[in-house]
Amino acid sequence: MNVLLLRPPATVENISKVLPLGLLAIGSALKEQGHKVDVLDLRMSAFPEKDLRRRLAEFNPDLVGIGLMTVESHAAFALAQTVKSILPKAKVVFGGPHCAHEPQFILHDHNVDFMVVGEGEHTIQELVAAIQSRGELERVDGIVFRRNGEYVATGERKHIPDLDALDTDYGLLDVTRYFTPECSHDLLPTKNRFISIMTSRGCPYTCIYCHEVFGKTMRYRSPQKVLEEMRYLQITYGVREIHILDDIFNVNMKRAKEILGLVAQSGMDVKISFPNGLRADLIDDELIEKMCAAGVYRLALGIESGSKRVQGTLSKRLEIGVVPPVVRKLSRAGISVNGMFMLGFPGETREEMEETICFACDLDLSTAWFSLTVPNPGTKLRTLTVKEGAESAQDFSNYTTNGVNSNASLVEPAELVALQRKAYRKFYLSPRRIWKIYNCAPAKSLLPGRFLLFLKRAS
Ligand code: B12
Ligand code: SF4
Repeated sequence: MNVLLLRPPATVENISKVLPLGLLAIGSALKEQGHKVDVLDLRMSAFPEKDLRRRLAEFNPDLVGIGLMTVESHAAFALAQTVKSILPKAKVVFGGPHCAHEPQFILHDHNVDFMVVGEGEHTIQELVAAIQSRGELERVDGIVFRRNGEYVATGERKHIPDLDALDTDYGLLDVTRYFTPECSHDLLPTKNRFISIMTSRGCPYTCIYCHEVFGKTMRYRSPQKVLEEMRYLQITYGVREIHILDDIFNVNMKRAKEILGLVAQSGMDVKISFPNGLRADLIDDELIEKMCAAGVYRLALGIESGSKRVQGTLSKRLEIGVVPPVVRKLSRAGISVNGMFMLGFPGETREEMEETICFACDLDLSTAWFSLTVPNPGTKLRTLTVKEGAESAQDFSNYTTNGVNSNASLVEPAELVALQRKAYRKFYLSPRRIWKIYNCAPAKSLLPGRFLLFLKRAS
């Protein structure tokens, strides 16, 4: 079968175009089964509509898979419509984080034939085989489809136990196109050739704003396999920097130390960062030592709120008292720290948001993100937000990363945005911070460009 895999075009100009690991995973699984696979990341395209039409005509896919986050759902539905208008017989399959829950948000659109729930490698292999052989779709676990106007949800898909059995075929995309600052998960640009990898799947915590694509049980790639992949990427693509995107790389400190130890011993000339965040309460002196020896130069910490009351409502189980000393130690060890905060939780007051801003500014961080709370489907936050009566929570079509998508906090949307801007101004417009950023930035000449991006966010 010919399978075309798509990422919707970027609708938000300042969002990073991180290498689409989900499409690579799905493409690799299908290629392994002998299918012809093509991956088209329309975020990288200057003329997405034209490029899509050309690729559809040239490749004539039997199935088009679209990977999406909730904020991309509007763009993804538009793609599905284009695909069906050109190739009405092609099956359109939606997958990715937005599809981990609640099929009514996907399958109401008749241009979408199937939704793959959560982890997709085995599901897509079986789904394609069933479509090809006209087999029974009900036997394919982990999908939802329409039949006679009803949604049919098949059995729950078991998570893949052995992640070492999954191979990523990086040749499905020209990965060298992603070695530019706008494709980095991180705010601080680097001149090194970098690539994102994941070394584990799952997260045992239950933060209300987060949803699990990969479940609550941790699954790990073996430290040796992780090292092998890093070596492969270094040799094949000249990669000098690895961005590890695990949900929490340090959830198992022993394993984290083992991987870092192996990297240090290998003598590989790589830098490492953790832009997706580590838990501050799972960092000890030995881990910091191993990080430094392995070339870790930057990491993010998911902190979210500086208010004890709000922290208590997040089910994050983070005692925020541990944060300041950890940030200080990391910073003293020469590791640059990005703090990730959120504003606008249900019931959150202006004073509590101010508390978060002050907490962030007092930390020895080099950078900080202040996101506005997004109640994505499948999260407890969404249930809460709907309960709190935020009407826009029913519709994702206008979801953006920089606006108020649905507000259940105790401040008006305009004030929420003003508080976010204030946070950026207060945090960054200090000589101490500017000096810190300058000091830790791996590519100082690229800083002015990033500064412009910051100004956009703060103004
Ligand atoms: C890298 C990343 C980013 C990057 C880039 C995203 C990208 N590549 O496009 C950046 C920094 C830009 C980012 C931003 C945001 N992100 Co983000 N991000 C991630 C992160 C850490 C890793 C993604 C990844 O590569 N995973 C590894 C691959 C292998 O997993 P995967 O993509 O999910 O793919 C699997 C399945 O989903 C499925 N699948 C995926 N695609 C397809 C396609 C088909 C056809 C099929 C059948 C199956 C399928 O099969 C794959 C293999 O099992 C995830 C966390 C996570 N654990 O995944 C969050 C995550 C995707 N982000 C999330 C969120 C909320 C955001 C933001 C909205 C945050 C904010 N408030 O600003 C923004 C939105 C930005 C935007 N408009 O693009 C949520 C998404 C929730 C949702 N319902 O959409 C996640 C899941 C984090 C979380 N746990 O809540 N993010
Ligand atoms: S925010 Fe991080 S720690 Fe919390 S549930 Fe999500 S992945 Fe786990």
